[in-house]
Order: sequence, then C-alpha cells, then structure tokens
Amino acid sequence: MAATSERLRSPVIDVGDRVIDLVPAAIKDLAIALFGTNDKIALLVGIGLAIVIFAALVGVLAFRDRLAAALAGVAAFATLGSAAALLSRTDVAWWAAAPTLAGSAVTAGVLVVLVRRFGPAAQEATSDPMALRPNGRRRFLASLGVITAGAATAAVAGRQLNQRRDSVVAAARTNSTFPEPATTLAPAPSSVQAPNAASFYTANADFYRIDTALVVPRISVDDWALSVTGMVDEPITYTFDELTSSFDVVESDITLTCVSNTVGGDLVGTARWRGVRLDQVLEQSGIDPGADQIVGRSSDGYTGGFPVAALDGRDALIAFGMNGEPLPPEHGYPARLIVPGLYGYVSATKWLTEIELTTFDAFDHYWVPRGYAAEAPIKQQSRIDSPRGLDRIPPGPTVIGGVAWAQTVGIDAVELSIDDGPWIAADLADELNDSTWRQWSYPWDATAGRHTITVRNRNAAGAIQTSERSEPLPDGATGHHTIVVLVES
Ligand SMILES: Nc1nc2c(c(=O)[nH]1)N[C@H]1C(S)=C(S)[C@@H](COP(=O)(O)O)O[C@H]1N2
Ligand SMILES: [Mo]
Repeated sequence: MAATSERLRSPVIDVGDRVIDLVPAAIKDLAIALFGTNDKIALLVGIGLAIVIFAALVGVLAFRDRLAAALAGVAAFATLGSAAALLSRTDVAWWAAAPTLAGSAVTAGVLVVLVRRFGPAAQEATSDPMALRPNGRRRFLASLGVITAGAATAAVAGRQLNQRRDSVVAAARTNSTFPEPATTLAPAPSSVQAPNAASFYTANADFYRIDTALVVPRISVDDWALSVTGMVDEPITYTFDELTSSFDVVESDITLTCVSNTVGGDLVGTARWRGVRLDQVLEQSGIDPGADQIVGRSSDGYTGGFPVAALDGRDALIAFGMNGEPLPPEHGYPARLIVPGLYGYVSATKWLTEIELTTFDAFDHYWVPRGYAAEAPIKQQSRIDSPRGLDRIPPGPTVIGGVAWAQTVGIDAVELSIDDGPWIAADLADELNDSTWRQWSYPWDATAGRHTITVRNRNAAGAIQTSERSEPLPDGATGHHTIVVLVES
C-alpha cells in the first residue's frame, strides 16, 4: 500500500526522513564517518530493529493481560509515524499519514481479536484447560501464520509496484533524448592523469553519493519541469525539451566536493557534466538587483543556496548529463545544479525542480539551521592516493601519487614532506582547467622503516594550504593529509 504513490510512503521512510532532518550536522558527519555512504542503510536497519523490538514488547504486554498498555503502545507508534509523515519537507495532505494510521488500526484490531480468543482470560474461562490449550495454541499459531503471510504479501506487492516505477523511469532514461552539445568538448589529454593518482574522471558508478533521500526520487522526464521563480522580472517554467532547445547545450569538466569530506577523504570526484548554462537561463528571466541568493529546490524538498555573485562567468550548469550519459537517478536525474568552486550542499541540488531568486536574509537553505555555513566556497585541499595509509611496501623506488584541488583558482604547486623534512616539489600533471583537481606524483626511493608522508599545495593565487586542522562543520575541513607507511622487505 505504501508503494502505490510517491506520497503514500512507508512510515519507516518518513520516520527515517525526520531523523535525518532533526539530527545535528555533527551527528550526520559522524554517521558518514562511521558508515560512509552506507549511512542510510545503517539508519534503516536501526529503525527496523527498533520497530521489531517495539512490536515484540507490545505483543508480550498484550498476552500478559495488559491489553490497554499494548494498545497505548500501538497508539504511540501511530502518532510518531503520522507526525513523521505530516512534518515532511514538502507540503503533504493529511492522507500522507494514511499508511501509518491504517496499519496501526489493523494491528490494534488484530491484537484485540487474538487476545480475546487466545489470551490468558480466554484460557482461564474454560473448566478443562487441557482440552483447549493445545487447540488454542494451534489456532493462535495459525492466526500468526496468516498475519505474517499477509504482511509478506503486502511487502512483496509494494516492492513490485516500486520496481515497476523504477523500470519505467529507467526506460525513459535510456530513451529520453540526451541532447548533444552545440560544440563538442575535446577529450582530456592523457597528460592530466598522474601515475598512482585516482582516475582523473570518476566513473558514475564510483562517484560518491551524499543526500538526505532515503529513497532515490524517481522522476519521469515527461512529468518533469523546471521553474525559475522569486525575485525575477519574468518567472518561467520549462519542460525538459524547452530547456534544452532554448539554450546552448554545453559540457564542462568540474570537480565536485562535499563539505563533509574529511582530510584525505573520498567525498570528491570529477565528471564531465552536460547541461545548459545557469547564467543564460537566469538572464532570460531577468534577476532583480535586490536578489543576492540563488536557491535550488528539489522534488524531495531539499534546498541549497548560493550567492548570485557566483555567476561570474564560471561554468555553473543546470546539468542533465554526467560522463556521457543522462544523470544516474542517484545523482539527480533528470537535472541538477553544478557550480564550480562551491561545496555540493549549497550549490549542487539534485532532482532540481525550481530555481528561486531570493536573499540570504529572507531564506536559510536546508543545512543552515542544522549548523552549516550559509556560504561555502570549497577549501584548498590535497590528498595522497598511493600508497595508502599503513600500507606495507617493499624498499626501493616507488611512486607516490595523489590529487589537489582549489576550484576556480587552480593549483600551481604540490609539495611533500617526508618524515617532517623540508617541503619538496612533486611533479604536476597538466592542468585541465581551474575547476578540476590537479594530479601529482613523486618518485620516492623508499628506505626500510616507518615513514610519514605529508602533502600540501599552493594555489594559483599563491596561497599555501593551511596546516591548521578544522572539522568539516561548519564550512569544510582544513589541514594537511598525512599518512604513515611501513617499508619492509
Ligand atoms: N536534492 C538533494 N540534492 C543534493 C543533496 C541532497 O541531500 N538532496 N546533497 C548535496 C550534497 S551535500 C552534495 S555533496 C552533493 C553530492 O552530489 P552527488 O551525490 O551526485 O555526488 O549533492 C547535493 N545535492
Ligand atoms: Mo555534501
């Protein structure tokens, strides 16, 4: 039942969403640190376990002659589930709570019937308990079996409905027109790749995924539209075809970075994005000079916001393609924003449905009340990709490799310090553009023993990456990436 419409969602998902919305940003970072991008699976498993334990408790209460307490438990569950559904990020009607309410009503009814029939009172009422008990137990087990089978059938049916919808969207994703760029962007030369550094382009399947969506929104491109609203001369709504035929389709290579990325972490990746230029689309509507914030709104209620001033000629895109294919559903199909130089939470709204022009005074985007900064340019960072921390490597010549980034500025130098020695220059791979990471390598003659390797960069404006360590909260981690390697034969 919970699968029949986008709005009739499982109470488990609603509760999970509210948990995600309510936890402070520090705990979200902790969850990412502990579970990586599996943090959502961990949350769902946690909620599932809590429900099983709660249901067991209610059952025990009911059969210990505490039917009223058991029913109060069901009512508490119904209240929590309904509240979670109704306090959704997007506007919802009262019937968003229907799956929880219906499920709780059925549960309460079944409990009452079972306890009346087979509970302790029913058992005592008979003069010859031995005559009824085995029979009663059998009937009780039979009822349980029926209920379990019913629940399982509902779950399978729900899954199938969801899968049908998924395959409809998947078919649209492959058949939907994937407009070609007006001029083809030349493939990146192989000289941008350094030995033993991450792949210059991050494959879509390997690209990190961070969002608050427990269930990936499945949007059919035929139903999709993008509205430009708020402080503009002329609000305009575009279908996918209108958007991609009214503006030049362009491609741009951009390194996207998450504010939650810790020093040395992998919440960063580079892709060739295809889309239309955000500045051209907004120019068409005419930006009110009083507006200072561009807010991207998602179909799932998420919002990101960044300064109008970021439209300074950089390749900010309304993107619909990633590495030569339509955006994968997890990365925002059918369209998302990508803005070079700004952390994803402010700029890179996925499943984009609205771009609203407003002010920072008038509107806080999703992560601001949760403790993150309203404005968040990406901080200059460097990472050692090989060897990995605590690797054991044989003595002799080896190549240390990695990446460094300072989007929209560019990287001029990468330096290493081995065992806290003087900074030495690494070899730089070619720069593709100033919005992608720059790769580096360093040939090292490893001697036996335990060694530390530290990396830093100098950006194209001459700034040296700070050694001062700060956490991702509130506006991005700083500090040098240091690893320990064990060189032994
Ligand atoms: N709708 C929506 N868009 C979102 C988010 C989200 O939670 N919901 N997370 C943002 C964050 S924090 C980042 S870092 C990027 C990550 O994009 P990716 O998952 O494609 O790598 O998406 C941004 N866009
Ligand atoms: Mo992020």
